[in-house]
Amino acid sequence: MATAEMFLKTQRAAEALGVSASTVKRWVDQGMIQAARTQGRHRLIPLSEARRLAREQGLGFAKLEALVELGVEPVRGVDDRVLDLLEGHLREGRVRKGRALIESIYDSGASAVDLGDKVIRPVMARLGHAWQVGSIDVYQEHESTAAVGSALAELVARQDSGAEADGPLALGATPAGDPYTLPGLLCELVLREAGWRVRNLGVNLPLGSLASAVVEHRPKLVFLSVNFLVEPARFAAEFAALEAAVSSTRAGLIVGGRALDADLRTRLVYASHGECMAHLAEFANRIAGDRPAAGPASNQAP
Ligand code: B12
Repeated sequence: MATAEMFLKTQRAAEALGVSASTVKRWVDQGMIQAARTQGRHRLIPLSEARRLAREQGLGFAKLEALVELGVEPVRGVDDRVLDLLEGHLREGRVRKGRALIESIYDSGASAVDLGDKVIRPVMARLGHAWQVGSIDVYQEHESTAAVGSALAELVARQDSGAEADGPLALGATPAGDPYTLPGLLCELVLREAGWRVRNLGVNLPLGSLASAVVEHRPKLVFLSVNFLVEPARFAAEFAALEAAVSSTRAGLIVGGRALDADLRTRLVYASHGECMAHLAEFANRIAGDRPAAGPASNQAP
């Protein structure tokens, strides 16, 4: 995967990993971490190395801001305290802190899958519940969603910065009438992290237009996140046409999202369905090694 590498200074890497700076220095000097050096010979830890080590050593992802604010020892993995902290930032309008916390969770080793399934999904569910029972106003829900969206966009942009056009292409959107932005951004982040080139065509896209994009650009994977539907019957019909277009290019099609309940799924032509970002990552991984998408011209479009 050709993305620009990010580097952490020793102290930042230490905080992220929940160990002391001297431990990080020792790991570098023993060759356990491949580090670069500044002109002044200070160690620079590649983010990918910090992540690898976090996984290998079972360090989980300590949360920089959580540690600072809670004054506690490093937390291992995502736990309720971190979710509480993020929820608090968001519902109280501490937008900058909320964004910084999301970025720091990711920087300190969480995968995009975990960020989506174990952090953003539950925190947004809490906020949705708070709105439902009237303990927050709708403006707080909107502000929170915007904050999370901009943090995700920032993480996506980072993955994008050095990407060459060498990974397989994935293309995706949410359907007409669906305003939900976070799931699509998460799909994009998950796929970019896995080395895909991604064109996220955004929210509220008619499926016919998505089908045209598929035929024109020949992605290897197509993702569709379905979170709100005005007319499920119409969606089912349009989905059949999309599926035909995707099949004609021999790309893999995966759908997910809260609006795809069991009843609607039985009314859709067959396509892979995933419940969460972990399923998307697994699907992408499986098809990454498969045959390439069909060559140019096709007259089998919908
Ligand atoms: C933010 C939000 C909104 C925002 C969205 C803005 C935006 N820019 O995105 C706005 C204000 C538009 C909105 C509107 C509404 N909302 Co709303 N909203 C939410 C909220 C708080 C968060 C949604 C979110 O982004 N979650 C984060 C994502 C990442 O999590 P997720 O959706 O669970 O996604 C996971 C999976 O579905 C899966 N997945 C998703 N896509 C894909 C794709 C693939 C390929 C795969 C494999 C997997 C996958 O992976 C994700 C990560 O694990 C939820 C609460 C909640 N529980 O989530 C309510 C919620 C969904 N909304 C709700 C409601 C009722 C509404 C409205 C009807 C309110 C109204 N009366 O107007 C409208 C309807 C939409 C419309 N047309 O206006 C209810 C739905 C209840 C129900 N049973 O259907 C919820 C659950 C709140 C609640 N507790 O009552 N909403």
